[in-house]
Amino acid sequence: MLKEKILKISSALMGTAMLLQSVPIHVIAEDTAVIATETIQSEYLPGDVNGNGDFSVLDIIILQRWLLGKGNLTCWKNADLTQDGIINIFDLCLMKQNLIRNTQAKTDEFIPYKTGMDDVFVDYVVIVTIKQQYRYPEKHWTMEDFKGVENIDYVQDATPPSSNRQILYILLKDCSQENVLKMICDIEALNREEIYTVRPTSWETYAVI
Ligand SMILES: [Ca+2]
Ligand SMILES: [Ca+2]
Repeated sequence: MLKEKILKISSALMGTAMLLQSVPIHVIAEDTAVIATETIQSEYLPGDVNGNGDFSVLDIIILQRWLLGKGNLTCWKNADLTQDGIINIFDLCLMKQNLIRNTQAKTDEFIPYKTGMDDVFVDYVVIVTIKQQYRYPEKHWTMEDFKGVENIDYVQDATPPSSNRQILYILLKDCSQENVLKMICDIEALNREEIYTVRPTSWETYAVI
């Protein structure tokens, strides 16, 4: 049974239409930007507009066609990535960005650290890098995320603006090489799926070992 769902009343139409005129896409029907048809509402999965449980390039094609006034959206809620109750070109742009990010992110797997006292490293900090697929939406990491790991002084997000991955500095209360190696083992033992690497930093170059 088709049930029409009005996402925004027509008072919002004018503003949206004006917004749409400023973006470089050929033709976008004004009414399709604000009205969607709801048939099935599956679990919320951003980008999965055809509701098959997977976000892929097919969903982007479907949304693109729909914005041009062709076809239907099975799960309009999954299309509203900006979560403003309107489905338009901005959602499509976000979907494209997310797809590219997901494609790159699929290569990220946990890399264990080969511990050794021969390495010369800074003995007051442990560097944790997060897999690309967990960078968005950015999470605020705290000591709570490392529950059970002893000797943490504090957790600091040190991600440079250009980085693909979130980078955390974990500072030790009681500093020594042994304690750094112990902390690396303890963090690895947490088996957190978001973690890409746990490493110390070189004493000479300050680069992550
Ligand atoms: Ca899909
Ligand atoms: Ca939206």
